[in-house]
Amino acid sequence: MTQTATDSQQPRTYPPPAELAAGAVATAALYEEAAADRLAFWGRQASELLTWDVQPTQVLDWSDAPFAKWFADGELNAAANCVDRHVAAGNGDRVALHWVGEPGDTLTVTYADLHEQVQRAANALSDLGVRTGDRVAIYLPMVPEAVVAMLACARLGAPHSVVFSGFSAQALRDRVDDAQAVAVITADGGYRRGEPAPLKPAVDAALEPRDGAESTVRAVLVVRRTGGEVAWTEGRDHWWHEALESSSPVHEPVSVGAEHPLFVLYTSGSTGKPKGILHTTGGYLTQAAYTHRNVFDLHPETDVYWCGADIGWVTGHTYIVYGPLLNGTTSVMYEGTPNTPTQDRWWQVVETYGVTKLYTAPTTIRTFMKWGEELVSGHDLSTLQVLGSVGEPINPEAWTWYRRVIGGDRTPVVDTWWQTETGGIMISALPGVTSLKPGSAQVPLPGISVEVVDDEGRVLPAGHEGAGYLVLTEPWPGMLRGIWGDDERFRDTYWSRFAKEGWYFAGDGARRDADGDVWLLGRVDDVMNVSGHRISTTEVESALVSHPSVAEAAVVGASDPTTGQGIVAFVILRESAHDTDPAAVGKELRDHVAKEISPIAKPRQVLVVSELPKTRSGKIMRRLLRDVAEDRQVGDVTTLADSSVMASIQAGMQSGK
Ligand code: 6R9
Repeated sequence: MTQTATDSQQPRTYPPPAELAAGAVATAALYEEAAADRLAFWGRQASELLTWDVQPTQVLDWSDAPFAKWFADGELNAAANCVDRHVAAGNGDRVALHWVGEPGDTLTVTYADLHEQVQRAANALSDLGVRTGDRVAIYLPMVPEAVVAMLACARLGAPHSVVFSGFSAQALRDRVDDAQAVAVITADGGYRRGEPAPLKPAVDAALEPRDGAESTVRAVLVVRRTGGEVAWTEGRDHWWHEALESSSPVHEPVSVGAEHPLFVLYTSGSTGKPKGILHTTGGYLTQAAYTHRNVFDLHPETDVYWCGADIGWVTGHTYIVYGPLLNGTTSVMYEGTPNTPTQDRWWQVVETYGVTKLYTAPTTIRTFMKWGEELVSGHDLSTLQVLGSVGEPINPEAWTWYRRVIGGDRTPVVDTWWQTETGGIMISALPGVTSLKPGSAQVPLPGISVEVVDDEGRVLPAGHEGAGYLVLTEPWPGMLRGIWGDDERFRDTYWSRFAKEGWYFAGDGARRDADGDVWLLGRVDDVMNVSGHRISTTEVESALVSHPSVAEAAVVGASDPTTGQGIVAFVILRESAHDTDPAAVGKELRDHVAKEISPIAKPRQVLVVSELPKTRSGKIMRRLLRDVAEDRQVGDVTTLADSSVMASIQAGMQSGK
């Protein structure tokens, strides 16, 4: 019996399975140790989990807050920590990646294979002129070369900037320009939903001169994946396989200071321009290794771990690449979508490789729920021991389904809250310690300090229910070190809301229950969360108004049973487009957004309206549009310049159903 409470007041909780608790990596002592001396605790994690060329003597330097320095006098190399030391310890034959391509091709990559590939790739990049400190953009599908490319950059101390391969040429261009990248690593294409999808043309378009200015990119390395035809720019473009073949398999890793930039990863902010989130080496790696090991109760000799994210998101960085490899894990990496070639593809993979730990997003779980349990029941998933969730709040229904159907009514489900900015998991249960409460992310990890506070920055009293803003009250090793090239925006976005207290403002609403467990309530700014991806309303609005038929647009995230939020767009057409069929306009605009940003940003619904609800100062009141999109009674309209606007929008919404 795992049930501890069933009365209607008290949600059911799930204590750790006895066997898992008995052999767990993390015990309750970890909380005590961190509470007794937080900095000493992090110092121990850094020295035990990483191999340093120069051991750090300092833990945290917060004298220039909010610009943190962690382990500042230490020196190390990220790739050597992820690969070389495992080979040196005699584990070269251990599988690092069981890679599964969408068409069904597979590849087994051992740590020794990875070692050779990363050294060759580092030499190839170096031959192309990439130097320590230079930025390299990576625009690749989910192929093993993506991991090799990231590690090769890290080996040189050249920060990578991975751009999700589903993003458009325009989005790639913006990111390459902002980071001033000197090289791009891409592929001819990748497989998505059963079809080869070309990638190289987007790179070619992104590197065209813009407004008379040449791109900063001097070299493009192209992985051959689909074998499709590609245009070639002599002198700039190089095949990855040729460059690696002709490079030496021996490369000395560049030892860098702990605060040397490891990567820049762009994420949506509440204005249209994406923010380049900067992570550095020692602190980020410490948090990646620590959280991966403890949250997934990772036993590297026996576990087969699978994170279903894409390397284009932070989850892929920390929990496909750095965390697992630092811990010497055997991972599964899958190229395609869960429904290709069949809807039970994931369960085939779990069965084939005996996956023990699985990490995915609520939106994926809800999709599996929609497809039905029958797809799962034909597979032996008895190897699974811990399931993880990330990206958005997981509703209790999806949580219990995940545990029951995928986890065979045995496995803990850990709901992990964190952000691109935090670098690694911040709030999560520990599977061998915590009694789980479906729907709540629960407690900060040992070493992490979280509070829920009101508008005035008052901490909600312990033992009482209450809701407010989530803040992080102490610095942590994996914290972002800034926004690339924009210190002011860094201070404004995260550190100004509770400047007096010196707290980090996460931008999420949260509730604390009487037990002190944290429940996340979603973003408090204008950032939507669609299938776990952050998309700003402004970004989609500017894509919409870039279409010749659109005069004005307002976009909201409406709650959606599958994707968490779905994008609903309200558009005012230009006169010239007034006679066009609304259904055709809707389709055209949806496709336009997909092309401009990414298919992920495609509105679920486009509604043509004649006015938008605005305040007298001209601010669009998205709150009211959200009411309409979510089919609720419309809230307070008193601050509207024209209060009749909402009635006409609602009428349009009704007739559009
Ligand atoms: C890792 C990642 C961050 C935002 C974050 C929050 C939401 C992530 C969550 C969650 C509730 C969870 N979020 N995990 N909300 N419960 N377990 O997703 O990073 O793409 O930067 O998004 O995602 O709103 O602020 P990122």
